[in-house]
Amino acid sequence: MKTQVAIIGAGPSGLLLGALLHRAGIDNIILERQSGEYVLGRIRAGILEQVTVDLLHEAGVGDGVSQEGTVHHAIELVFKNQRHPIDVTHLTGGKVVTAYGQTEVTRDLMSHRAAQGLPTVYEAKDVALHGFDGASPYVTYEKDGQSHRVDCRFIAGCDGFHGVSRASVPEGAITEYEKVYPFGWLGVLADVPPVSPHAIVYANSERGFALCSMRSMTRSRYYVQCPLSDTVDAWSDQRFWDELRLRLDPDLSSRIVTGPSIEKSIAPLRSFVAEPMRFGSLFLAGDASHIVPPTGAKGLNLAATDVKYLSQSFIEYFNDKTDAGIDTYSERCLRRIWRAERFSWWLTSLMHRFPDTQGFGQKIQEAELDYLVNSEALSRSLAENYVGLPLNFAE
Ligand code: FAS
Ligand code: PHB
Repeated sequence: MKTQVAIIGAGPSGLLLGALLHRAGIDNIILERQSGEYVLGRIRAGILEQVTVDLLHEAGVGDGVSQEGTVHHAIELVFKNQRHPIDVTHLTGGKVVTAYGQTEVTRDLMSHRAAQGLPTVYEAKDVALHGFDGASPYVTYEKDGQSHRVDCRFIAGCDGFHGVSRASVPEGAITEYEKVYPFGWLGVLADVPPVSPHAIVYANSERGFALCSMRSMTRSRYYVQCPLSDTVDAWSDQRFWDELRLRLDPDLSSRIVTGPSIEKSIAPLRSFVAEPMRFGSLFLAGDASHIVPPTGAKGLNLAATDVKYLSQSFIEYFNDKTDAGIDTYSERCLRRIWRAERFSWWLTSLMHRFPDTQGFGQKIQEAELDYLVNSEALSRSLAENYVGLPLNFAE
């Protein structure tokens, strides 16, 4: 078959890109390794920046987040058994974030694409990229024992950290920057009312980091920092709830509503950036190109802004006959990506207990937290990064 853009991966990046391109009249196909159910079963992000919410509306799938999302004007930081509100909306002159799960975003995009009858191949095996160093690339894949080929003008690698796209780039053409953190996040999803429905809570306790989030007024998402050697089997629901309570201030701890977990998983934390993000006719977007520790709630939002830049670039190429967008795509994305990498690294360093940091290092962390909650300037810096930098930020 022939199309204008072949998209690898049906996560949020691939689905959002497909929707934005279709609205501009640009043909595209999505090739996804897993089944749709499997993709929806991965529990991930929960907080959307306004830029991301606006993009969902632009893509024609804004109803879900408008009706089911919960707008947040603040976050809360807990340390030394005290809770400190950070009034994000006041500090940013009115900006907000919205609690709405990545699963719901993905489901909205999948349903919209299916309703439009757009080509999406799930369970596409052995996807391989060819000829992207020239202007006539193609992709091959296996489906139900049949071999298929898709000829296209561009390939969009939206296939995440473990995808085939970045792996297809010749080694000398790409530079990778990585930092792996010495702990993971054990996450639990439960159908219980969130303890803090109007502000995500980030706690730094002597026992480690904890986070209180939500998916709706009846579904909560909680995390505790855990050693990388931990396994989910070692964490009964009771052990999780007890540990979560121990990491929060007494008031919040007393108000936690517990219940059976409907999902429980451990995610490693890493910072990662691959540069550049374009290789001839192949463009990387989202986790295929960069990873942030989830502390700053940037992963999904960074993917969305990559897709905004990439869809604009392809639209300018096909509809306005100019290469300006595709030629500056990588540089424009990376400037924003590195600012989000810095923020995510900073908040992760501030809120977690590092196995090899005691004494002076611990005192510095405590001094930074004390300074943060008492300094309007540093609180404003946190707030403006948390709500997300504008698409085209100033110098
Ligand atoms: P994704 O990884 O979501 O999607 C890539 C898709 O490509 C997948 O469906 C995959 O099956 C497919 N694929 C892979 N290889 C392929 C191949 N060879 N052929 C075809 N298809 C292929 N972000 C936050 O903001 N907050 C969080 O709390 C948070 N928690 C996370 C927890 C975990 C365990 C992980 C892994 C990530 C988390 N993230 C979080 C980040 C996450 O939300 C990503 O930023 C987001 O999924 C990025 O979306 P995509 O770029 O579409 O990549
Ligand atoms: C989530 O709801 O999964 C979530 C919220 C905020 C974060 C990270 C994850 O910083």
